[in-house]
Order: sequence, then structure tokens, then C-alpha cells
Amino acid sequence: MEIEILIGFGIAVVTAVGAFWFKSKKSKPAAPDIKFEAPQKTEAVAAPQIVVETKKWTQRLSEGLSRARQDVWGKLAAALGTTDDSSFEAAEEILYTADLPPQLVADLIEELKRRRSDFNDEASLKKVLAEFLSSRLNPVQSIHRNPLQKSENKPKVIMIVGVNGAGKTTTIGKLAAKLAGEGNKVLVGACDTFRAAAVDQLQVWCDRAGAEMVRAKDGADPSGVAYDTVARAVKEGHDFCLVDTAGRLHTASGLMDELAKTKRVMGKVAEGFPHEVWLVIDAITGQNALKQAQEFHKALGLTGLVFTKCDGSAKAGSAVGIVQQLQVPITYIGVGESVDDLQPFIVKEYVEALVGLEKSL
Ligand SMILES: Nc1nc2c(ncn2[C@@H]2O[C@H](COP(=O)(O)OP(=O)(O)O)[C@@H](O)[C@H]2O)c(=O)[nH]1
Ligand SMILES: [Mg+2]
Repeated sequence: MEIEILIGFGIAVVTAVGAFWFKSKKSKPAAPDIKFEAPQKTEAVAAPQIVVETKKWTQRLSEGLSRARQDVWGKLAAALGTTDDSSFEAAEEILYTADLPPQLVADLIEELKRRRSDFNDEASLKKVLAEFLSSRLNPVQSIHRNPLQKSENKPKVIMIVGVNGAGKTTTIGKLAAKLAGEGNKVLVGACDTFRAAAVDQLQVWCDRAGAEMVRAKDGADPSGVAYDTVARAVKEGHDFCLVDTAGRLHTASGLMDELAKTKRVMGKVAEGFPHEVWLVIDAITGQNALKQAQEFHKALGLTGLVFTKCDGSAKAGSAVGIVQQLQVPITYIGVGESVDDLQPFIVKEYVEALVGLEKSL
């Protein structure tokens, strides 16, 4: 009797499990068809090209500034979680790791204390930070006109200076690619005549960009190469002329004299040459970049700064201090080695990416 009950029970269990297995197996194939196709297709087709482009750059900028955001700006929210004075001390310490000038740190802490009631969560704190940083950048940045607008009297001449390894040659290569890609006739002068490798590196960029290049024998006088370059650019009707220079240490007075001469000599070809003198700054240099920049500014009268290698640098925020103290605007910002990783510096994009505001909206 017991055996019969057990067998009966066993059959019932096997039948139930079998039915359930069969049912679940049968219903499986239907699901994937609906899930996969539709959303991907509509997104790709519907998005207008321009939106996709903008998104890509702000995304790259955001990724490029992630180190600075994680190590500095993003930590402020946690530090300011409490309302006592020690939280402001902690915030101050974090800001110093960003290599900001002491006065700027003091001003920001004061602003945070003054506006304490304006932020009660992370998103509102980020807004206050972004407003503060913008208020420091905007007065200098707003005086800046579109630097890569074609000059009425061709060519527009841009001289690029900076210490060794800052990213001068790469910046010229990227700008040449951008300008030539827009249909401009571009001539590049290889005035870093001290290193054959530097000239070869520039040649590779120019070949890729579709720009022409003036090169002289190794060790030739850089100012002579600069003169030849701009004179040829005038003669041949180039739209833009980009002049690369050597970069030893900014403390070497010989370099400053040589650069000043190079600039002067270009002015002999036509009045107003060069129209722009841009200093390329490696973001990792932090506060030290200010001393560099002051030296270059004194010798050459800078019209713009290019802030490179912001990717991977916790000090990417130091740009704010440099712009404010030097009163020279940033024209371009670089967050990587590819051509598209160098883009015009837009205050709103930069501060929002730096503090992570765009993510919390
Ligand atoms: N990660 C990163 N590397 C960069 C950036 N700009 C330039 N570089 C690299 O920095 C190095 C030095 O650049 P280079 O243009 O030769 O410097 P120069 O001595 O001032 O001419 C090269 O390896 C570049 O690829 C940037 O924005 N991000
Ligand atoms: Mg170089």
C-alpha cells in the first residue's frame, strides 16, 4: 500500500516538473525578438549628426576631466556633508591638492561659507561650484574673439610656444588637420630646428593633415625659418600659418631671447605678424605653470593659452587660477592624443565637466 502511494506520488512529481520544463522551454524563443531590435535602430537613425558630435566631445571632455573630478571636485560634496567649521577645513585641504593658487582657494571657501544655505545636496553644491568657477573665468574668456577666424589680409599667423614636451607640435598638428579639413590652405613652419626628430614628427602631422611645411637644415636659425615661412605664406596666399618653436626650459634666458627674435622677425614680413602667440601648458604642471606663463608673457605678449593633457591630471582645475592671474584666455583644451581631442575652450562645458554638474542634471 505504502509503495503504491509512493509510486503515485513520484509519478505526479515527475509529470508536474516535466510540464513546467516543457512550458518554460516553449515560451523562451519568443522573447528576444521583441527586446533587441527596436530601440537600437530608432536611436541610431533618429539622432541628428550635430547632436551626436556635440555629445561625443562633451563626453570625451567629461572622461578627460574625470581624474580631476574624482580626486578633487567630486570629493567636496562628501567633505561638506556636515555644517561645522571642520568641514570647510577638509574642503580647503582637498582644493590644495588641485594646485590652485592660495587666494583662489580662500575666495572659494569664503563663497561656500557665504552660500551655505544654497546647497543642501550634491547637485546644488556642484551648481554653486560651477557658478564660482565660471565667475572667475568669464571676465577673461569673454574678451576673447574667435581666434581661428580667417584674417582679411591673409594669412593669419599663429606662433606656438611652450616648454619642452608641453604638446606644441601635437597641438599644431591637430590645428592644421582641423583647418585643412575645413578647406583652408595651411602652411606650417618647423622652427624647432634643434632636434631633427621634432621636425620629422611635425612632417608626419602635416602629411596627415594635408598641410604644407617649411623645413630648414638641422640647427638653422629658427627666426630665419619663421621669416621664410610667413613670407611664403603671403606669397602663396595661405589662409593660416602655424609656427612651431623650440621649447627648452623657460628659465633659460637664451630661449626667451630667441623666441622674441623669432616673433620680431615675422613682424618684418608684414605689420601685425604674428596675430596670435599661444602658450601650450601641460595640465600636470599645476601652479608651476603660472611662473612659466608669466615669463613667456613678459617676453612675447601672449594672446592665448592652450591647456593640454587634462586627461589623467588631477590638476586640470589649475587652469582657472592661471587664467585669472595671467588675464590671458584659454583658446583650446586638450584631453588626449587624437585630432578630435583638442577643441575650443568653452567655459560652461569645462566647469560642468570639472565639477560633474552635467551628470546630476
Ligand atoms: N594624453 C595626452 N597626451 C598629449 C596631449 N597633447 C600632447 N600629448 C602628448 O605629449 C607628448 C609631447 O607632445 P609634443 O607635441 O611633442 O610636445 P612639444 O615638445 O611641446 O612639441 C606627445 O607624446 C603627445 O602625444 C593631450 O592632450 N593628452
Ligand atoms: Mg615639439
